[in-house]
Amino acid sequence: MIVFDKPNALTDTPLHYCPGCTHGIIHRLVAEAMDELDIEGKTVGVAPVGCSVMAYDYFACDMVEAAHGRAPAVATGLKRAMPDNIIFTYQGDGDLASIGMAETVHAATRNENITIIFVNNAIYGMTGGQMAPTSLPGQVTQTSPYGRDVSLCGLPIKVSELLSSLDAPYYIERVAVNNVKNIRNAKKAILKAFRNQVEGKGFSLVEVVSTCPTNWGMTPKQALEWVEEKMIPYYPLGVYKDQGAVSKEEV
Ligand SMILES: Cc1ncc(C[n+]2csc(CCOP(=O)(O)OP(=O)(O)O)c2C)c(N)n1
Ligand code: SF4
Repeated sequence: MIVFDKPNALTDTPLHYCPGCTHGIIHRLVAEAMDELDIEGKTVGVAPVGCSVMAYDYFACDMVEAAHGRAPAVATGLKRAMPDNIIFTYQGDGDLASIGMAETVHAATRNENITIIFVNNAIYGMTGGQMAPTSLPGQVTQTSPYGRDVSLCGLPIKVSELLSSLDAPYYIERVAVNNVKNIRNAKKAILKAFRNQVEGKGFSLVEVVSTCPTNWGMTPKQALEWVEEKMIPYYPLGVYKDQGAVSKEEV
């Protein structure tokens, strides 16, 4: 009897991610959401430039590769040309919050009916561990060998907080995948972000706090602990915007 299987919306291609990298968990949650909503046949994903550049090999739906940071613009074009299709982007923090910040903010303020999966691992993984807009104060990276100096580099950008200050976007939530409880919450948020699009609600972004043990210079276990002890306190989990939530006054 099979009790645990691969979601249909993942291909059989083995993932190339490093041991302990949580990109793979997030891929699985996205694929489960596609399976549960039965939308794989009409979904088009937009792959970023970053460690998940080959997401087009892993998701069984149609995929498009965007230039670095441009995924929300590509997704906007796809959604407007094919409004009946489900369009999502899968982007790292370098891709989304650095080179792609403008596309992200403008897609949010247009409340484009797209789904964004934003993987925040506080570093540029693919290119060897440079400082990202989300690297923590004092974090040692290849380009901040003495730790991120906020007097020179500024403070990290809290993307969920920043986007939720806009009036337009429909749904923004930050989750993590460092333990079973958080993975289950992440699953719910990702499912909701896709369901919102199916229901025509508008811009839905899930920020997933993720690991990069390779460039953090940690074992997989240490990386999960670092998420709990350092990242989550700086990037609190929770719903930052949900225009579908029933307010206390309405109850
Ligand atoms: C226009 C352009 N500038 C820079 C790069 C180099 N580059 C490739 S991936 C990347 C950062 C990726 O980091 P992130 O988005 O955080 O994803 P991760 O690899 O950590 O998953 C950079 C700077 C590029 N490919 N194109
Ligand atoms: S370099 Fe980091 S983000 Fe990239 S696959 Fe390895 S652990 Fe994951």
